[in-house]
Amino acid sequence: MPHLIAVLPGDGIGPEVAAEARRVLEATGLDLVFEEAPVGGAAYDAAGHPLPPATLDLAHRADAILFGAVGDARYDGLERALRPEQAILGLRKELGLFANLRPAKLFNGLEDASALRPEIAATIDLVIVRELTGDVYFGLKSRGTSAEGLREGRDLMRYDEAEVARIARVGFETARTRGSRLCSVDKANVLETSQLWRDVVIEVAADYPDVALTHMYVDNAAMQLVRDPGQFDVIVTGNLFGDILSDQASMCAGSIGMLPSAALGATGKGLYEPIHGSAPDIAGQGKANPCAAILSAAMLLRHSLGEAAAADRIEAAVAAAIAGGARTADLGGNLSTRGMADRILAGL
Ligand code: GGG
Repeated sequence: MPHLIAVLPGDGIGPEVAAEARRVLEATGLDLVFEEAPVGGAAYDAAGHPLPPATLDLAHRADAILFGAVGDARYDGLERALRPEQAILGLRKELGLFANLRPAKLFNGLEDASALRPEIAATIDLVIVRELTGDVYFGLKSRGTSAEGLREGRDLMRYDEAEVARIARVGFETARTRGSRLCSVDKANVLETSQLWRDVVIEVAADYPDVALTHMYVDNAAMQLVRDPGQFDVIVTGNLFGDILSDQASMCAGSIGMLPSAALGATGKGLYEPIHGSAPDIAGQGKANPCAAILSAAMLLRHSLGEAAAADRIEAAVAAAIAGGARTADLGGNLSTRGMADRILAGL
């Protein structure tokens, strides 16, 4: 039986990078079938909703989802439920994809592209485990009026102990596959949710005596990421903190165009996407870096299809292309999206 891959290209540069990731998956020679559906702003334009029933149905039927990017300022005036970003939040919630793995490492040769000094940049090799279906992203939201008569916006930050425990376990398990060091990032000196987070992470740690657990406030973690990223092996953190820290980590690793991600749940199904957004300013120009999407496709093979050898081959081909000097504009070069993917395919 072939594996069904749902391809949801989305908006902006999403279709360009998703097409190259699909091309790389096709080149593996594995028994895969692809079905494509609109999502985000493209789906709103086509069907009046960022996550139409047919797209959600495909996501449910598929073995894995290859996602591009969503978002465009053109939709800013829409009510929140109809904005492109609601598609990715909806997919994560509907499919129970609560754990987001975001590996950040510096590929050999990208020292000069990093925002850090080369000798510091060279030390970055970490995974951020971001909780994905809770926090302010999914807490109660409202608008109102303050006691002083001023307009007020509210996003409830909330976690329950089960949500924290299950993402903590993913953090510990991920650490076990690497250097057995887990840093839990919170803001426990200020936030009630973070105090609960820290309590629960410490309780779960009892099952992982082999993993060295540390705790860090998020503001300190942001500083340490640029001061000494080599100190981190695996970071486990909440939805909002993980979103911000992984964008920061990407610039330490050379470009946001280099960081893939996997959104995983209790089953083998996962959603795989570059951490970057839709970058409308360069959409349709063939300038986008496809590496993050291609590395996401490698994660898809490893985590949803159990094809670790093929995933290794793709990652090695990306590393070889980069080491050989292949560069898109974000990395200081002039290769097109297609040209970069061609260099990677040549090494497969
Ligand atoms: N490929 C990533 C993407 O499309 N990001 C847009 C976005 O709205 N992300 C929200 C999030 O990651 O929580």
